[in-house]
Amino acid sequence: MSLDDLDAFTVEVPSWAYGNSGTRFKVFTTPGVPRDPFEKIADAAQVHRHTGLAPRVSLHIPWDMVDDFGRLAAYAKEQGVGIGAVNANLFQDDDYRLGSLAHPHAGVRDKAVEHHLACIDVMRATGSKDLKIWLPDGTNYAGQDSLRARQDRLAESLQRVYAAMDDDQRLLLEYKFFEPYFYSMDIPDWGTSLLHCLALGERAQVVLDTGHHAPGTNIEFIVMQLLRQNRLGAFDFNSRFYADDDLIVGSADPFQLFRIMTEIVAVGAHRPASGVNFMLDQCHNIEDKIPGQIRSVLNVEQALAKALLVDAEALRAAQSSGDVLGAHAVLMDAYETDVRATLADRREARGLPRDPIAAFAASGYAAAVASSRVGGTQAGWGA
Ligand code: PSV
Ligand code: MN
Ligand code: MN
Repeated sequence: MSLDDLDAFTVEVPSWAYGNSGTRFKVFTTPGVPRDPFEKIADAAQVHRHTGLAPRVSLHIPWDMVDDFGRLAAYAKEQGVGIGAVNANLFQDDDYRLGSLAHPHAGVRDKAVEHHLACIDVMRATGSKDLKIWLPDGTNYAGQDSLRARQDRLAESLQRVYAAMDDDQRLLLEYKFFEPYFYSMDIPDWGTSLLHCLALGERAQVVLDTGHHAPGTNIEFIVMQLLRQNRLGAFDFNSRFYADDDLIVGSADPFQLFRIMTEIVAVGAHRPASGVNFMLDQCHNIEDKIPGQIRSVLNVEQALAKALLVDAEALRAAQSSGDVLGAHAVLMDAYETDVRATLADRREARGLPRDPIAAFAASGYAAAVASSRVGGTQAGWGA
């Protein structure tokens, strides 16, 4: 396939990547960190300005709560970006100790459903088309609650949210195998997410967060399977060494990212028409945040470029003749191609900097915001 497909490829960046974040041990602060959602969007716009790759920013409600979301969307437009997915937050309210959409009490489930209705209003005001739900519900001890009843309650709550959505809006349902609960999660895996999506309807699709799997999971298999069912709605890209580390995508295992991208390219799902939203879900705890995001979107582009270089015909021929090593070599030839100069040439031809990280450093933006912004806030994690 041709590298020209890269021209239309985009990656969505998360507003929370620009705020201070950390672990349960320490949140290191960064000079010039955004103090409100407008400043997060201004920072996110820097990533797009220098890469041409990141024209949308995901919001997280209520972290990104403002009085006038129409004004926030207009500001984003002025900055050259748009509002992407709206993320619901079901994990920072005392009422949710035993869960939210799957909680044993109807009153708490009502509250969680209403939060989603508020998120849908944010979508209408900003033009966002994706409601992203990561369900942090689960249990810590065997017998704590009925696993089956929790699924039934969840299905009913999700149905209420889905029914309130407009025809051009999607419900994106994420899974995670552990945390914040450790005995059971109510959406622990892609199968459970898919079953709920199938029950809801065509506009319900699965979000695959690369950090949300057990070590050794073959993630590209899941990508392939969800694509086969037309239910891969989005990625939350990041890297992990141990658990849900939220490190820079393509840093821990660039080969895995390439393998994922080859499954994407094999069915043309990298093209905008496929509807797969390639998002980042990352935090930058010790490194500079804007350069960290620039590096991230470039890593995704690089993995896609290598996947586009796979000689599909040679691969098919080797596979059908049972040439095990030959087929593997076709993939490795693409993976081992150094595409950095080619991608820099392509950027230059589009009026973008050859080296976006160097261009951002030379722009003086980081120093300017460090002196003009005083008293920045945390992203929400660890808050
Ligand atoms: C939870 O681990 C998670 O990855 C969810 O995907 C959200 O998208 C993100 O963090 C922020 O809430
Ligand atoms: Mn995620
Ligand atoms: Mn996560």
